[in-house]
Amino acid sequence: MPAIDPAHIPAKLFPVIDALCTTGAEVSRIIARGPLGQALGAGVGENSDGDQQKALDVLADEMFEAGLRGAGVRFYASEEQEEVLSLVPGGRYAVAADPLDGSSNIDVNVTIGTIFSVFEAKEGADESFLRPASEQVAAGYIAYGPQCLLAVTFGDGTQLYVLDPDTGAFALAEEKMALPEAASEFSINASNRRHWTAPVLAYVEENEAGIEGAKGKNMNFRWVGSLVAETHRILTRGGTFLYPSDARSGYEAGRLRMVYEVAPMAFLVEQAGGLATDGVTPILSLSAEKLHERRPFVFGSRQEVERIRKLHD
Ligand code: AFP
Repeated sequence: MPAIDPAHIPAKLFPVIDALCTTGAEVSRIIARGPLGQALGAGVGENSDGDQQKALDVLADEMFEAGLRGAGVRFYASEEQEEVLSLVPGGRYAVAADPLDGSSNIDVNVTIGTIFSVFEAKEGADESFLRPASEQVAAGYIAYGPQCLLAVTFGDGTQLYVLDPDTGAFALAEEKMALPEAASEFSINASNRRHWTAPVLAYVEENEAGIEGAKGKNMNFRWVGSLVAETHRILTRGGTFLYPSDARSGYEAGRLRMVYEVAPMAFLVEQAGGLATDGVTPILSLSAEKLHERRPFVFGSRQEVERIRKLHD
């Protein structure tokens, strides 16, 4: 029994997507049990970049690694693993993942997710991931929220699937998501205001001035602290997301990771008609030099991302 309706998925990629969905459905069940199961939000150590690891971060990483190994994936890169793992010699694909994004929300029942990016594997492990983001052959996220959702792209639009609790499989809900051109909401962690660059501050202040200011319309504000939740809201009803570089030590390139957070989300967003940049340059034209490198990230409704780029000129 496939974990997802295969009708709109390229046959060569189906085993990988099916494995991600099988594992995702299992992770969803574990999350849904919450405190009835093991302490998912308990701190268990630090990852490669010194970020605090939660029990569910480590468990999800182990589950996705096993699932992708079973699907014949050659290389697996993860936020929770210092180095790229070699899974199946000669396998066709290389998969990078943030197995559990939004960990700070695990214990408070807020939407969290898994983000993944797929490349055709090269001979070497690192070179399979340190390459232009435009070479991705698939990218997506699984959102663990009121619904368990999969948004995925293969380069021909962004598809939306919902995990049907009655069948245990992901069913197609929308064949081509359309990210609205105009926005009425923006997302940024406002507690960092004193650390922002001038263009970012200017953009936020334009939004705060609302109808009395240059923008001529009021904007609402959202910050969930979970990239998957923010991305799904913006894909669905438009908006802007900013995690820019700021003056805090260690945040010179923002907080989000190029290989397994920024690049896959950029592919999804642009395939739905939105834009994704580092504030100025399109993300898909950029390549990662290091597996865990960070990248300033701005994405969402075309009009807004272009406004932010203009403010950087
Ligand atoms: P965690 O997985 O460590 O909670 O980080 C989540 C995240 O990478 C992304 O999902 C959020 O948009 C962002 O960090 C929130 O960052 P702040 O906590 O600095 O607002």
